[in-house]
Amino acid sequence: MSWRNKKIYIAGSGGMVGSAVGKNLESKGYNNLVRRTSKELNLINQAEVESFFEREKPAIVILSAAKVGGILANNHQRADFIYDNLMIEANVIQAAFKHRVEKLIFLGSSCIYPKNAPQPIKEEYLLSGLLEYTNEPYAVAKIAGVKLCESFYRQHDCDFFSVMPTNLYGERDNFDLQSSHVIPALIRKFHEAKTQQSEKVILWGSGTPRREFLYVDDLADAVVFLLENMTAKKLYEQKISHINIGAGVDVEISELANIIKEIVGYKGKIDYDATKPDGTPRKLMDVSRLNKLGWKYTISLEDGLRKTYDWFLKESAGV
Ligand code: GFB
Repeated sequence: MSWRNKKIYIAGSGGMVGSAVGKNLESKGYNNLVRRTSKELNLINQAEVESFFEREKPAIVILSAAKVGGILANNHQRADFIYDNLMIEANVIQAAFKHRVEKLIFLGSSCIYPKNAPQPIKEEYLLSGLLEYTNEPYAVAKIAGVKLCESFYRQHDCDFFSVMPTNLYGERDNFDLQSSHVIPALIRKFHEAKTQQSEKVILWGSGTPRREFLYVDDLADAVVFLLENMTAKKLYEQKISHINIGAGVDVEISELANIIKEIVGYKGKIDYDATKPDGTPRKLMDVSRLNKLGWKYTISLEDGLRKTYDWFLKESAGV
């Protein structure tokens, strides 16, 4: 059977990342994808996951299902972020082992590196320092996922490994102001301020943290590239457990705000609410490993933001 006919289960296929991965696989000729909504398959429930794998027997798993959110959601729903993510990872990775999945890719996140890691952040810096408090529960769960993959490789020789995406954004993002990440929040805030002719928009924190962003279609392309070009053995032989996926450039939140303001066409002022957290001061990843393998991002921040704003406009118009 050719690689492209193998049955691939995309866990989290309804989310922003999973749907972009599915679209990218289909564009490259993969024709045997298995998708389940969270209503059809509750990944937190071990018995459901077990019987799904027993029935479907996928050859490949892309584990992009997760409970995710922005800085405030992570900080407030601490129990949900650690519990849901631990359960999803443990259930899926164990079932993948039991049902002899040939390859599994787990998606981590750049926020699982130490809060004050040297910049740019190399793969080797994982577990070298304390975590950022606002997302510590999420980070601990994601680190457990990375270590589950590594441990199944070391004990059972499974081709399971992790990728570490930077902050992602794009179509299908969550635009809810309480639980979203900064980009969808800012798009919505500026858009609503423009339509309601408000004098100012209030952003969180100080505006000084720096973040690296990657458009979700680029992330999906990198995941498929690594599916085709990376193995657990090649990775763990370099004494690392995962590979960074990012653009390798970052921007200050205040600069990001000005770019979004310009794209949306809002003319008012920007204020900052210092009672809201800043989070990690900076998290720029070193993506030289991925670049050396032959993959580089293609969608600039400006282009990605325009695409995302277009999508948001269509969605809010109900098109
Ligand atoms: O994207 P974000 O929520 O998450 O926030 P993190 C990034 C920065 O933007 C923070 C500031 O310094 C926020 O204070 N910011 C300014 C805003 N205005 C806003 C706003 O209206 N909404 C939001 N959400 N932020 C998350 C982690 O950290 O990143 C997660 O908590 C996850 O675990 C994710 O890994 C990628 O980059 O700070």
